[in-house]
Amino acid sequence: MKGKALNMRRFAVAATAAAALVAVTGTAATAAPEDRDSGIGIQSTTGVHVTGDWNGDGIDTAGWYFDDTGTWYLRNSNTSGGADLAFTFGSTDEVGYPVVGDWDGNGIDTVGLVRGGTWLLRNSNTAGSADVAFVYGDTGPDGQPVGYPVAGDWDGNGTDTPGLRRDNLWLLRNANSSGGANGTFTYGDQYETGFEVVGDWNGDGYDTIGLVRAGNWLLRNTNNTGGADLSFSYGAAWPDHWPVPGDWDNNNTDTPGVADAGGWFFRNSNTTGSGEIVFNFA
Ligand SMILES: [Ca+2]
Ligand SMILES: [Ca+2]
Ligand SMILES: [Ca+2]
Ligand SMILES: [Ca+2]
Repeated sequence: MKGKALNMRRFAVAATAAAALVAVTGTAATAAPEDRDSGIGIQSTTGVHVTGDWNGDGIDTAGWYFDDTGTWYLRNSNTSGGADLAFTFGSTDEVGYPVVGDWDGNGIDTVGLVRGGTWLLRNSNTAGSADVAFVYGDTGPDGQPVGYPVAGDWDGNGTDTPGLRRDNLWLLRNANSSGGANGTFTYGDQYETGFEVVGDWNGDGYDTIGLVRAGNWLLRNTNNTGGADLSFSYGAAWPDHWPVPGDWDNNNTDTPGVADAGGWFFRNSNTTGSGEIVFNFA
């Protein structure tokens, strides 16, 4: 970890507005971590963990985002050590919500920020301004996105695009441009307490959704309403462990990972078991 501890703010739609696409209730910027469990919001004191393929070698690796400085620290191997890449994308006390993905389909995951309903995406892991900017979703009264932003390749064309989870309502879009959702469905419970995750759990080329509830991974292989196709336990409950799935062995299947203040614990199968790749990057 670089610099001082920070508070990362994420906000969900008000639980009572589960079916509403627009109406929200603001949440306080001082929301406590346990508020995540009540569906209100979360806060981390250690920066935000991200994973992605920063160098295009097919393996997802670890990264951090710090909103007090808008700085990203990315590592290109899942081994203990320092950052291979460090750059600023964002501003001091950045209000944006970090997202990562392959926005242009060149095989390299890069960074992005979601400020309210505005998505600001960069196509290289370097300091600079957004290469792509568009509106998807709404801006809450606190300036934050309404719901939790996610990104994935929903249509299997090699490009990651935006999604939002609002309580148990998921809204996915297939283009990095302004517009509405291409797919909308429910997954999870009303007043869902799980932590949203996205990945290609079965290696078919499509990213799909999932929830992690207190260390229980509930993954679905299609982006529509239904139950979990995969269910297993891995890691401790948030906030002790932050879920960070990815493809650690380059077999095109995403599997679970968790991280805490400095430790990263990755597993290569979507089954209950211990961490197979363990290292420190802080
Ligand atoms: Ca890319
Ligand atoms: Ca796509
Ligand atoms: Ca899939
Ligand atoms: Ca894999």
